[in-house]
Amino acid sequence: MSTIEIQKLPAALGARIHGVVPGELDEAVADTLRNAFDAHQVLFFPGLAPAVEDQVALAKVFGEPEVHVEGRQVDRDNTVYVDDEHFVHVIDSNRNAANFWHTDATFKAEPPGASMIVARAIPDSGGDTQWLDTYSAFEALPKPVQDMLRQLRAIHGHPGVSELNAHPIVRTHPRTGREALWVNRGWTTGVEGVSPRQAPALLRFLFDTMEQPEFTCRWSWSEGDVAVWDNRCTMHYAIKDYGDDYRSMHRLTIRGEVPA
Ligand SMILES: O=C(O)CCC(=O)C(=O)O
Ligand SMILES: [Fe+2]
Repeated sequence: MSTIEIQKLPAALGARIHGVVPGELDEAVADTLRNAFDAHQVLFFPGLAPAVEDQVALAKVFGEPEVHVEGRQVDRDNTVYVDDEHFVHVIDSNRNAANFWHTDATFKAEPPGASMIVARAIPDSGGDTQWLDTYSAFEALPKPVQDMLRQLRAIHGHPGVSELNAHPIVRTHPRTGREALWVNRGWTTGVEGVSPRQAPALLRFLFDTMEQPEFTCRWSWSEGDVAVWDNRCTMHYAIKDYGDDYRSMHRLTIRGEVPA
């Protein structure tokens, strides 16, 4: 039986997990990990380097994997990484730069509940990722503003680029019952019932409230590190500070529900 060690990061969110053996996950370990996920929002597994099928097995601890729209399964060296169900796909610096604050695919009617990446190639320096605790961002607002926001829904998506869907600005986490401020600069483009003249100022106020270093944690990658994050109560930002160096992450998306 594995002994799991949970080490909180010295930051607003995030914890390091030691003691997980890929391919040896039992129900007790899974329960420990789910509780740690609820408490810390982002879990890091340093140097775990799971085989592709073990990445899928680890993801299943946190929910049901889904096939991501832009799935690609070939790395720079044309190595193919395919699990049987095509859940894992490659995002690399030749094609992606998620260097803006966002939560994954919030334009969908049922946005991903969680996402997981394994660092397969990292630049010589830089290429860290930051995550942000959107519970704390909500709690930082004055009570009357919180009450106002509970009555509003935001529009997510860019016309012509993605679907458009409206979601509550204050989202209640289905497991923890905690409220999170659930808009993000990457995808949130309007507010229902608020004119296009007024909505940008309201959203800017929310983004400015959220995007504070005090609410973040930052991970410097080593090859084989795994991170899994809860899209219901976090945002993230992949820092693009490594020039033309190559960086590759093997990513997997876990199904979510209609935000409420
Ligand atoms: O590459 C990273 O560090 C994260 C990229 C990202 O935004 C994602 O995988 O959703
Ligand atoms: Fe992302």
